[in-house]
Amino acid sequence: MKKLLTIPLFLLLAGCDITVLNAKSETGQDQAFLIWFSFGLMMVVLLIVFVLFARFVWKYRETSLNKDTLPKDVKGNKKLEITWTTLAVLLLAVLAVPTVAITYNQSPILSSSEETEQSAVHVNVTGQQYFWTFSYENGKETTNKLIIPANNTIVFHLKSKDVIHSFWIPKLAGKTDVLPGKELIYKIVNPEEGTYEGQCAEFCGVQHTKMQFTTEVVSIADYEEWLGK
Ligand SMILES: [Cu+2]
Repeated sequence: MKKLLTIPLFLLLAGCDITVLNAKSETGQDQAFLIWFSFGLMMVVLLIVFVLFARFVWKYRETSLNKDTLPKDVKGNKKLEITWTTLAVLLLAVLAVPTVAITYNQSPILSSSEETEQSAVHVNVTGQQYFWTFSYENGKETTNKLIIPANNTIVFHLKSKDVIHSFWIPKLAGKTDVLPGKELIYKIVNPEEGTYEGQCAEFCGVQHTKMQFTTEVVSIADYEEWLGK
């Protein structure tokens, strides 16, 4: 009975908006693509395995005709061994192509050029128990409220004043650790205008849940006006 109760729960959850899969930036959309792509490949493998499993269970079931005969004892099958080893290598290769390409593209260090570096908007992010400070190119500072322009590359310089935190705006991009004593760089490309919730994603102390912030993505004109440029 309890198991039956989970069915309406799943139906309810079907209406959920899974934020990371409904990304509002190029960075987040590429990351969501990788999730769907690996999920798709996994489903293909799963389908083949289940079909073969069902077929063999049926084909080699005990019947009145074969119930006294023992199956032949075979030792390895070169053809099959080569086939499934090759298939696994091929699948991993197919998975590796977009994974490496997107990871390389999203790495601010590997893919940065002077040109994008200069046209990008840089924001210093400091995490500390239990709030976030954002400081912008002209020295302006905000607490727990991040303001960035839409359709731009935003480069974040992440630092922590105490313990390890994790910078996360689920609708815009995946998490990145924020470490004390070492600056990490992260970039979000072409966010869409809107308001998005952010959260520290690393348990960093008793008031960790309070480490939330709001991100406002505004037009470049509004951003410059706000910044006082
Ligand atoms: Cu934290």
